[in-house]
Parts: sequence; structure tokens; C-alpha cells
Amino acid sequence: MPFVKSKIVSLTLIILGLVFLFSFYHRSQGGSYFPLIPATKPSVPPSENSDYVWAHVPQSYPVRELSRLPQSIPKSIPIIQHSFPHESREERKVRIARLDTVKGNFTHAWQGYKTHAWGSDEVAPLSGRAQNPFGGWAATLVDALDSLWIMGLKDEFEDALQQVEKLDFTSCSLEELNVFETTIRYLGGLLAAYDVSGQKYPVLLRKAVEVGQMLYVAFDTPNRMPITRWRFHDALKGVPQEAGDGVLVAEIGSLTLEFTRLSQLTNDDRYFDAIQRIMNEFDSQQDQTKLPGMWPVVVNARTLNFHEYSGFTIGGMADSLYEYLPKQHILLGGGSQQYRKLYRDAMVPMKEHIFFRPMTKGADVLFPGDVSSDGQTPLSELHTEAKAQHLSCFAGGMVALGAKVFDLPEDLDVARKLVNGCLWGYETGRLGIMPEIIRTVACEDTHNCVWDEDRWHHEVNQAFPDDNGSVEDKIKTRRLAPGITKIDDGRYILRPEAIESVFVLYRITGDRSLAEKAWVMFETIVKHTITDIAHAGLNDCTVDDPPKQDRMESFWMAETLKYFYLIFADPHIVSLDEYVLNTEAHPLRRTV
Ligand code: DMJ
Repeated sequence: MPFVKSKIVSLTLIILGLVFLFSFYHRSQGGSYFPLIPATKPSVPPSENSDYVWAHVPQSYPVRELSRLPQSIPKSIPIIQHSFPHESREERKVRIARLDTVKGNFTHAWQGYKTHAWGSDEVAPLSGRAQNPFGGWAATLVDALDSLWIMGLKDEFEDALQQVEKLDFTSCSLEELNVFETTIRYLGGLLAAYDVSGQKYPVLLRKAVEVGQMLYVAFDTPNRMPITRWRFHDALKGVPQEAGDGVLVAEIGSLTLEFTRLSQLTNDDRYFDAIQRIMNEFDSQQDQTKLPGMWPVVVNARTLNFHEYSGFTIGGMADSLYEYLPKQHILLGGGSQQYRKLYRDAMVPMKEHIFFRPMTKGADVLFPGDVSSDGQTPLSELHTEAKAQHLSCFAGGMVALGAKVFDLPEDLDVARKLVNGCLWGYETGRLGIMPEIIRTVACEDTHNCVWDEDRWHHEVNQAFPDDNGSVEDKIKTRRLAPGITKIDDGRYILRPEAIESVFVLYRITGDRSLAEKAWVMFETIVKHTITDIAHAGLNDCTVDDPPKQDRMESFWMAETLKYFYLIFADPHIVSLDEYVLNTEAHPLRRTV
């Protein structure tokens, strides 16, 4: 008997070994990190509307095997938030007063939207016109739902739900729908509102499923890559479709959180499967690009070439691709190591080539710049442009989060310098606001960079070769602060990225000086952007009386005001140990 027993044990070990070797081989050949299941029995999503047309559009290229959501590993994600000490009565008084002021501004904008544009995508904050640039499904309302709940505006929240109930995703104000924007604003907005309100309002999940079912049709292409600029009405008619040949990586690479959360809440793996196919392409080509570890701004989703193009950035058009890597790891509860690997490998070239130190009069800070390659592989020449975009100010928050989640303590210092870079951008701004794009002088030696007035002057002269006059005149007429050589784009369109990173770093470190800086930013922004109706973007924040735009993007109430609010709220509200925020600041509940 003992002999038979030992035979059985050895046989079992051999089989287990073979299974292990096979799965290792499969992965090393670019196979899935996730168990595949036949796609014959999709679970039924909780849509009460069985006639919902998007649910019945036949798939021309049905999925044969689905990637299944991985099992999360409880406690595998380290604690993220700082343990905040008890505050004094005086500190609390100041904090609550600030919190109320932020809430007051939110209510002001909400009332403006309610009065002038209820049910439309946006209110124009000067003329009061209603505008529909996001399909006409009440983008501002859906984007602001979770902020309403977080700020304790429950009556307004419930009022808004009646409007949500009426949303009709089978008609659209646009010919071409942006799948990414629809995902982050509508799908993210509905899912987060469902999560933060304790999952007690089923209409939110039902409508999220409707959006999910609609967007799923955009993935019905020969290679299952989604169409990012999607001809909505053609798709509804079942016109054959193919993915684009020049697709922005942020638009195709940052759908993961929302689709994953939808799968988690519905037990329908199709959504997770849809985004996992995309990320597997990013994964398999990560080392083949002209800046290995990072991906070019544009990829060909039709031919699945994700490595050819020569421009690299973590600013606009690429940003949230990188932002979502650590966040997806958290949302999956550490159930996959794929996103750790993608993030870790992207951070290497980012630290080496993208992050640069601008020459300043004393501040030791970092900005993410843009990199172009001369196109040669494998040894391409790389050039970093010392350009800082407001959009790339999310990087401080991303690196801080990555430092905590992946246990990279030395990265916290990089995160601080990135956050301080954007704070420097605000502090040196004419009005105290960082413009959309500025150019600076890059330090030659990151560790030893002394102020060199002549070098600054030289680069200002180079930036304006056709301007006559002295360099002092150029600096004066262009209103350039020391270290800035050119303002490529002087707008401030109510963007959140700088305060977003201040928020994340504050919640991680508990550094009170960040809350003080946030308050200065808030007062400055509001002073210049408030209108009778709501708040307006600025056409040029480098002049003393900035002309206002007649536009308030929905991210003002979804993101910017939410981050300001959360900095002054009790740190347990939307704790980073309970939620992952999507790129539109929508908190998605973590499963472990
Ligand atoms: C938002 O819609 C999102 O944060 C997106 O990732 C980038 N742009 C805006 C805010 O600036």
C-alpha cells in the first residue's frame, strides 16, 4: 500500500508540475495571465430593460473564450493612507470653514447647471446656454453625482437620480462618440455614485450596465480592439466596424478600471475580458518600442502594432494609460501581477528620460517632459523637451500611489518633487495658476543645478528668434517668470491634475503644508473663475484680467472641486484604502 500511495503522490506532483510548466510557457508566449473560460454562458446583467437595443445588437466577432476576473488576494495591498493624528479644536474650525467654502462653490455651480441646463451635458457659465458635447446624456449631472453624495447633498442627489432614470443611451447628440470620455465620465460616474451611496440605488447600476452594453458593441471588431472614435448610429445599424489605425494610447489604454468594476458588480466577465485583451497587447509590446518600457502616444489598433511611433509623453493623449496601471492592480486586489510588471517597467524610462529638473531660483522640483526618438531601433537617440503640461501634473499622485502599493519607498521622494513642480508652476504663474503648457530650461545635472541667468536669457532668445528687442523686453512682454522660456498655451480650463496630486500625496503623507498650499490654490482659482452662473475656464491666465471662456467642463465638479473638498474633509471619507479613483475622480469601491 505505501508503494501505491507514493506512486499516486509522485504522479500528482508530475501532473501539477506539467500544469505549472504549461501555464508558465503559455504566459511567456504572450498568453493570458487570467483563466480563460468558454464564452458560451455569459451571466445575465441586471438590466430590467429586456428590450434594450444595445443588449441585442448581434456580435459579428463573438468572443470564444473569456478571460475571467482573477481572485483578489486579501491583504496583498499595503495600507495606503497616512494615519492622521487627532486635530486640535482650532485646526478643526479652520478645516471645516474651508470645507464649507468649497461646498458653497460646488453648490453655486450646481445651481447654475440646474437652472440653465438641467439634463444637458454642460451649462455655459457666461451666457447660460445649454451645450451637448458628450452625447447629450447630462454629462455634468452624471459626472457630479458622487460629489453630491460625498458633500452630503442627498436631496440634490436623489433629485438627480430621476434624471438618470430618463437617460436614453439609444439616441445620441453626436455622430461620433468618444468611447474613452463616455467610459470615464458616464460609466465611471454611474458606478462610483452606486458605490459611494452604499449600493442602495439600483438605478445607478442598471444605467451603468446600459452604458456598458452600449460600449461593448464598440469592441465588436475582427481583433476585438475597440473603436475609440465611434460612429454611434452606424454601430446601432450593425454596420461592420474595424479598430482605428492611429489611436491615442490614453483612449484605448485606460478603460480598465470602469470595465473591471462593471464586471465585479455584475459577475459578467465580458467587460473585463474586453479590456484585458487590450492590456495584453500593451504588455507583449512593452519592450519593443523606441523607448522600451513606455508606449508611443499613437498605436495602430487595426494591425496591433503598438510600438512603431516615435513620440512619448505622460501628458495629454497618453496620461491615464500610465495612471491606471497601479490603480488596476489595486482594483484587482493584487489578484494579478501583470499590472505591477507594466508599471515597474514603465517607471524605468520615465525616471530616466521623461522626468526632468527645471532650472529654478532654488526649487528642487521635477516635471514630466515629452520625449521623441529619432526612429532607430533598438538604439534610438532620444530627445527630452523641457515642456510641462498641466495635464501631466497627475504624475505626482501616480508615483506616490505606486510607491505605496508596490513598496517602492524611494519613489516617494520623486513623487514629492513632481508635486512640488506643479506647485512651482502655480506659484510662479502670473495669477497663481499654472497655465496649460509652459516651457522651461532643463538642468544639465539633476543633482547639481544652479541658477544661470545667462542660460535662461539665451533660451528665451531662442524661443523667440524673430522678436526684435532685448531679452528683458521679451521676458516682460511675455510675462515670463524666472526659469520659464515660453508659455505655449496660457489657458486654465478648470483642470484638476495639480490638486489631484496634492490630494493623493496629502492622504499618503499627512503633510499639512500640502493642505495649506491647496487652500491658496483654491482661493486663487475661484477668485478668477467664478461667474454669476457657475465657474468659467480662463482663456489666458498669464494676464492680470484674464478673459473667461463660456465653458465649464464637467470635470470641474467631478474632479477639481471634489479633490479640494476631500483635502479638507475627514480623511476617512473616500479613503484610499477603500476606493480607487478613476481618471475622472470617480471612487470605485475596492473589493478587499
Ligand atoms: C479629465 O477628463 C480626466 O482627468 C482625463 O484623464 C484628462 N483630462 C480631464 C481633466 O483635465
